[in-house]
Amino acid sequence: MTSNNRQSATGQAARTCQFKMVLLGESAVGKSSLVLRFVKGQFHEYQESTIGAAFLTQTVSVDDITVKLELWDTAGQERYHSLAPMYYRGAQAAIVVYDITNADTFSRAKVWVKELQRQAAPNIVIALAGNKADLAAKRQVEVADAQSYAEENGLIFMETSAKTSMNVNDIFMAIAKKLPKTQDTSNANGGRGRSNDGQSITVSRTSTQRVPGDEGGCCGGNTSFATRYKFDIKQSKINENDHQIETKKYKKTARSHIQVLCNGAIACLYAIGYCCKTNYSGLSLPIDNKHESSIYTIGFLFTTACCCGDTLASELGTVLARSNPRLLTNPFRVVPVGTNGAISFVGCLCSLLGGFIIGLSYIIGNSIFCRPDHMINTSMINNIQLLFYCTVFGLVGSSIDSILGATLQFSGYDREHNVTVQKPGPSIERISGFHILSNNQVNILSSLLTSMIAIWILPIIMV
Ligand SMILES: Nc1nc2c(ncn2[C@@H]2O[C@H](COP(=O)(O)OP(=O)(O)OP(=O)(O)O)[C@@H](O)[C@H]2O)c(=O)[nH]1
Ligand SMILES: [Mg+2]
Repeated sequence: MTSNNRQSATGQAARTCQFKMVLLGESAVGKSSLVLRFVKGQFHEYQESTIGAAFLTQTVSVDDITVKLELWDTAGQERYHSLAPMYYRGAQAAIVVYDITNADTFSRAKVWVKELQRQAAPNIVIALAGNKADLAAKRQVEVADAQSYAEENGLIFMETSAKTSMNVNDIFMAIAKKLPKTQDTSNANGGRGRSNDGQSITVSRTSTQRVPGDEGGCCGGNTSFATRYKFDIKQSKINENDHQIETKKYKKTARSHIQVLCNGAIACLYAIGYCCKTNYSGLSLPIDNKHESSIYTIGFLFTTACCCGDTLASELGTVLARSNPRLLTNPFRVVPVGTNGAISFVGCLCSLLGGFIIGLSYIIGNSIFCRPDHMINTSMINNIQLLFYCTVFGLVGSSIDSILGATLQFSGYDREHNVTVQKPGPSIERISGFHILSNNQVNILSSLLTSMIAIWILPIIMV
């Protein structure tokens, strides 16, 4: 804790104390939802599963003292448990959360409490939150059991609901009140771990996802792109080896050779056709449907534009977009990240960028490598037109992929694990689509359809 004095408007010295608080508990019990409700007053039906940890701050007043809470919302998934000590080390308070509709999460909460009692600061204030109290009809953990366990272990206890706000502010306030607000509590970690003393957190009501182990320097505004992307790659690598949950919540950034083959298969066919038809010589613009080689060029170029647009949308778009995407086949429906066929405004811009990059690369490559006698008919207008159509087809291709994904690919939400899945199952809530095509099949089909549309339409509209 840090504590300092500042002059209030009335000239009296108002004290500010700063505490580190950590939230622990099984995945999907509602840790992030509780923090989000407390800090921003919001609740998301499809709350993304936390990766690593998220950081937020919130300031409350307790008896004329401004209490600044640094909230470390940890990831509950099993694979992240080894990271937890980094977050509870030096914490002066902890909320251990369980889901009242799931008895296993209560057992896991008890294990967290035991670990905190053994390894965290000796005077840490611990609260036990029985979340999802609005689902009392499905209750598996009795209030009396949790209450008596909390009393035995000296814990603050409340049942909460991030959905209805029930007891959310109260549990944070109860902890804030119990925290010792004197200077000499500043070494609350008992010399065991790293304290956040002296760090000045200036940003309130913001959240920042952090790379595990990178908790230092917590001043910060919005989630940095680099950090989120790094997380994305980490999560992707984990997913590669995760055979239990086939999750596409964070799409695989590291692509398998099959995925690469499926993305490039149609473009390769056009490239081979082109080489055969031109006897491996070059042929440049303008596109002319009387020349077979021109047709192959269009096919190759626009298939590549489609793949690049779709890839950028799914890789950059999901990381950069701030809000949940919407289904292309039903734009009024907000769906979780990773749903097949879900699009966002940022994702569309990324698709356009993907097409633009391909068009530009083609023009630059042409001007460098193509023999001048083959460029004889190529004008600046042709190049600009081509660049424009490539850009547009980056979006067209990506949209075709999304329509196929939203209809012929299954997307579901596994509430228990808080992830988006691609296969139907007993506890899976269907979001969209039917389990007909795989992701790779959709990629092949969308690039083929895009190239066919381009081959059909471009010779007509290009002058
Ligand atoms: N009905 C109901 N649903 C809730 C409540 N709190 C959270 N949820 C839902 O439970 C799911 C999981 O919530 P999260 O906040 O992501 O859970 P978490 O503990 O942060 O999960 P991890 O980040 O994976 O550790 C989301 O779909 C939420 O909408 C609640 O109080 N009531
Ligand atoms: Mg979370």
